Amino acid sequence: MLFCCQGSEARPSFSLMAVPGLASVLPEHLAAHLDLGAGTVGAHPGTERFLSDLRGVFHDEVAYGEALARGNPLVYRVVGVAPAEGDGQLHYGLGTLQAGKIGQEYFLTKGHLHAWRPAAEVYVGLRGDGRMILEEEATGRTRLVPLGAGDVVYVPGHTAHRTANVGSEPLVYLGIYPAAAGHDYAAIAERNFRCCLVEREGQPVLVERARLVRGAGGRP
Ligand code: S6P
Ligand code: ZN
Repeated sequence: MLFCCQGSEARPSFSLMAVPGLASVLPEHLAAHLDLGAGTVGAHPGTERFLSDLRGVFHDEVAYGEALARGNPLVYRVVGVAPAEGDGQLHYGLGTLQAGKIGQEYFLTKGHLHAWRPAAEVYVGLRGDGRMILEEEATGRTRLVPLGAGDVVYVPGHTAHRTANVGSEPLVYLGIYPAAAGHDYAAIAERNFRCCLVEREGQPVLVERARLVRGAGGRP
């Protein structure tokens, strides 16, 4: 077994990623602490998405422009952890999605398909009240499922997925996916999801995007 040395500490090198077992993962990646309040996973760096990063995501472009003129809030943060690469390995990410709405549409993530389409994913809701919008790529068939504290969602392969916060507190969740999954944002950026999650009489309701009038506060 090969090791690279830093000071007195012997640690497996990433050149050994194909080695099975414990040697395939750096010791500090075997365990990590989730801080649900701070949205952190140990000291792993995160990616932040501000409202200005979400142009084209929300249905109501007028409301989006007005919200942006008032400020550019943080909408969500994701800390992705990649302990190991290669067949059979897993990655995971902690997402923290703020509460809010643009027009009648709840704050949500960009959403994506996995670049390796067969890759499935498991989401575990840790805090807050959310929903996941799942859209089968080939047919556009859509399902809305709960993602709140204690909820588990299975996202099959070939299925676009995004999360929405329908509560008043940050929504915190963990997503676990194959190391080889990758992210394809381009397909979503081009056509968006078929349905929008909007508030109707205080409740989240899925409505076909084509049935909503642009710039009318998301009203049909
Ligand atoms: C990764 C997993 C999540 C998302 C996160 C942010 O496969 O599905 O960690 O990355 O919910 O969403 P998005 O669409 O901006 O990557
Ligand atoms: Zn994913």
